[in-house]
Amino acid sequence: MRAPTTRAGRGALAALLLAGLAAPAAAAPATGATASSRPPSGAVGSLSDVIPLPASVEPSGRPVVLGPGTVVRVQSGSDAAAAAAEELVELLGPATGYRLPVVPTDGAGTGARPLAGISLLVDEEDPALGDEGYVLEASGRSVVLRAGTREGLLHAVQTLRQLLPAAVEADEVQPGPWLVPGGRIEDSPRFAYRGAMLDVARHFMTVEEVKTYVDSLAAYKINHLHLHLSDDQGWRIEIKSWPRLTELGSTTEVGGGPGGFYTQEDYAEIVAHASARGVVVVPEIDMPGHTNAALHSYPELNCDGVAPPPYTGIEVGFSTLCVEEEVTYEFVGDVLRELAALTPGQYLHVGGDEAHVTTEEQYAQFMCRVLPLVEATGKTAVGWQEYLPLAPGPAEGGPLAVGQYWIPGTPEEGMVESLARGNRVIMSPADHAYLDMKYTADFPLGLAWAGLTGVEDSFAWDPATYAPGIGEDVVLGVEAPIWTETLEDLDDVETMAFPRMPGIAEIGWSPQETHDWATYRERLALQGPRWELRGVDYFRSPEVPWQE
Ligand code: NGO
Repeated sequence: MRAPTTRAGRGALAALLLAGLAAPAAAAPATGATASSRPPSGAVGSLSDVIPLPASVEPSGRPVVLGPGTVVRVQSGSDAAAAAAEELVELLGPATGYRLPVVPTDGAGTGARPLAGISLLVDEEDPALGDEGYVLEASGRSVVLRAGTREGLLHAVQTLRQLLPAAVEADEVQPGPWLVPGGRIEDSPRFAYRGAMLDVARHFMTVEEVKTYVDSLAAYKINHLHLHLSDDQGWRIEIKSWPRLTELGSTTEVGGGPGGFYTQEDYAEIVAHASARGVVVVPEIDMPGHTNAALHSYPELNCDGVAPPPYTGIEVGFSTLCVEEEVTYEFVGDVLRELAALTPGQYLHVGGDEAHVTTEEQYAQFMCRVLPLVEATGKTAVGWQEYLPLAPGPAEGGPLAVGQYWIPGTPEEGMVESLARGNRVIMSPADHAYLDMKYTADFPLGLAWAGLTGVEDSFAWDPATYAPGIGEDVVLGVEAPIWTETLEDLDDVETMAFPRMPGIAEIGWSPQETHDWATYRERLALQGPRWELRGVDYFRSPEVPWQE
């Protein structure tokens, strides 16, 4: 649902600024200002009103004013800077009404006397910037964004967006003024992997819905979208060598709705949209369990050669590919090969959870056949935690394997040992990070098997201390899965994701020592008006001090 656009800003000041005149006299409020002392939207915000909280923030000087004459300067010859500039111009366009001119720069104007405008500079030499870090400096008439990579610059653009008044999110022209608080942000992530999973198998989500979700994730510097593309209730990705997967296997979903699937072109469109925003798609084909849709499509994948009927309920753990039959591995090999060819990212997710009708020996036999098939595609395997004990790991001459921790409680010994062999883990403990869990007992959407997860619950944990035997050095990052047994469309998904998803993003990005619910909830409250203007559904949880 799209909420009515709110009018923000000060007409008189805006007129002055649009005429290219002086900067306003107000200095940026100091870091740590409380929500109640903050100026209304349209006025200048605080340099630390950003989620995820940047690693280092130094407010100073006056705000920088953006106007129709603001020039976007792009490091000449840099595709990375050009791509980030395109994103910036697109994000700022609708609300400001500006068509900011993009011009090349050799970066010479930066340093002590920066050129007026917004400069996007690539500095591959500065090791402090890393793969995703950036520096943002706002002073005088200039905003300088500097990073070593396209990803870093895209993150800088998202930070700049959050520093502008909430009205910048509107889809029609707002009066402004468009003020960026003065100072310097130096920022880089705590973990390389910050993910969100969307289950498009239990309820299908359209390409447009997925793209919209990606936009919301990128705003919080989430850099991986894990798509759960197959399950008992539906197969959602076209595989040309096994066409019945989608001809038959895609036409159902939980509750008996029509289902759906992505053609390979659709999938490529999602991948490209995500990539332009710094988000890598991680496709998952769940196996050997959670495969009723595939078993329904191809009788030969069943040990008894009989295809089961389609399934539209929400039980788990009852289906399995036939581990003993060679055709199973031809099938898996073909699927992984086609998927790898469509996926520029490093990871292929092979599921592996809840194989309850497969014996331990069969499960081990299956995974020991499947992991080399992943390796043959040149990709890195990711799977739910159950498979990790079976992955040899770099210390034993094997490839890196990544496990996704989800079962609350002490991890099994085999998993900890696997991590000691050089494998890595993504933390998604269901009692904090599963955003399909209900907020409260009477919440109309979601499940409750891992408990109720309020906004603070989803925020109050540390991936490096959550599970005994799993420390910071083996954690690749965090991911917030959203399973869609009870969620029929993107509006439902957004209601579960917001306001909890930004907290998972902050856990993945910001230094642990800054982690603080009392100040976080006030920053979170500032996101509400942004979601309203963008038409993003969210739950107005009483835990968050939303402003009227
Ligand atoms: C479990 C299960 C999924 C469910 C989900 C619901 C994993 C990895 N397997 O998580 O099939 O949809 O819980 O919360």
